[in-house]
Amino acid sequence: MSIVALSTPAGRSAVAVVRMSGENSIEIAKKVFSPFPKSPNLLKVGNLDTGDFVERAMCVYFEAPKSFTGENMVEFHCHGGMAIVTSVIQVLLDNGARMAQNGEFSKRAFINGKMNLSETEGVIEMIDAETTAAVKAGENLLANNLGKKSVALQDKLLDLIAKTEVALDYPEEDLEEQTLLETQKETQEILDEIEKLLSTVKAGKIAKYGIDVAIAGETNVGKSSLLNALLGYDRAIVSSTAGTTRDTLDAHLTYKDTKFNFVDTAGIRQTDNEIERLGIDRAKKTMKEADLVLFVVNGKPLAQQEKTLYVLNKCDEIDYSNVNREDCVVTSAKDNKGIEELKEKIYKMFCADEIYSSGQMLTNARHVDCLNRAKEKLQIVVDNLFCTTVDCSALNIRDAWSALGEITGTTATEEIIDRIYSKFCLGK
Ligand SMILES: Nc1nc2c(ncn2[C@@H]2O[C@H](COP(=O)(O)OP(=O)(O)OP(=O)(O)O)[C@@H](O)[C@H]2O)c(=O)[nH]1
Ligand SMILES: [Mg+2]
Repeated sequence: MSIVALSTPAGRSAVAVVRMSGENSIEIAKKVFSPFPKSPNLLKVGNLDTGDFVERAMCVYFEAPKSFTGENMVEFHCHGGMAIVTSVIQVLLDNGARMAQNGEFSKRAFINGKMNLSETEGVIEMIDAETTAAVKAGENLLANNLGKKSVALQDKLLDLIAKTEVALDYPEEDLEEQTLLETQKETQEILDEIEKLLSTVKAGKIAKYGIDVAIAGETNVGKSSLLNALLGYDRAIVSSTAGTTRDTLDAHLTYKDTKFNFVDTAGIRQTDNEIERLGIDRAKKTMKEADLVLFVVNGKPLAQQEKTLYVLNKCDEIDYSNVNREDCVVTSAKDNKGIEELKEKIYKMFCADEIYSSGQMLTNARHVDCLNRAKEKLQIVVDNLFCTTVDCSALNIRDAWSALGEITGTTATEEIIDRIYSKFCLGK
């Protein structure tokens, strides 16, 4: 049955696109739109008779299998606005289409073999992307780079399964130690490749959500001033009274292709004031959870610490010429000195490597889960190969193969497929 949905956001807009997919979608469209385009893939202006009014719109159709879903498809580009869109959709429903469910266009593309599961997820990642780094990661999924890798790993596992099955078919011939060693080595190699993929999770998280940066330090060192300087506008209250900032304060900045999520925090000091103490607790929690702590000081940096950059602030008043440490940046929040250098340093810490710039990293929790499950099963094989039965190992290898297949969807059950697509938005 043909499905129909609004593919652009609901509300007022210059143009709204209503999409229809299914075998009889061209027939339905011909009943309401004239003159109907003479050939596919051409956008034509015409009249769309909704019954309520005649909408001057544009129409394009695509013939199966050369369409997004692989089915016949029609798109109407009408004037934006909910009354228009509602009538357009209604007349299509009256002529035999039904409302699409969430993700149903993508699901049909998957079922018709136009895209595999991770490719369709790539489309969603691109739509949801807030930074160009996240767009690139989505494009990589859509280009099937992860799909190809997981299929290649599956192929290797199939070879392993074949080998172990020989042993199952001829149980009287004990699997030689040599063969077992080989199996162990090959399994370990596949494990290493999975590990390599999983090692990109952090970069993927940063591409998708940004770098969480806590701005911390003692009171009055210029944390809030630094936040304002980084953002380029006055976000936080600044004053010469120690203990100005109490609550945590979030602000975002897009630098190059990546989002920086700054959190300004209360200055850390001994205090009897309950509110301030609560603020300091929050500051400590923020530091703990952050990807990076900018620890602001007016004077000597402390000892080197994990995920910490020391910001030696107030350089307009303090001489830092004797400090020469990799984990220090000299700034004056007041005079806007060292601020660009600081941004660049943060960027380089997280985004400088090739994996990040190529966008080939894991950004989707489902893919991470599939890889982790495959990893677990293969680890069991490697750890127990010499003290377990061959069929037990074969079973674990099969499970790993199946977990990897869920990435592209070949081994995913209908239930899983339905669940994934139902999370997509309407019209997608
Ligand atoms: N000379 C100079 N003064 C600065 C600089 N940065 C901040 N200040 C001043 O230092 C004082 C404290 O600045 P804030 O930004 O409020 O410091 P804070 O660390 O957020 O302070 P709390 O919120 O109280 O912990 C203010 O008077 C600022 O104007 C700087 O680079 N140079
Ligand atoms: Mg402050």
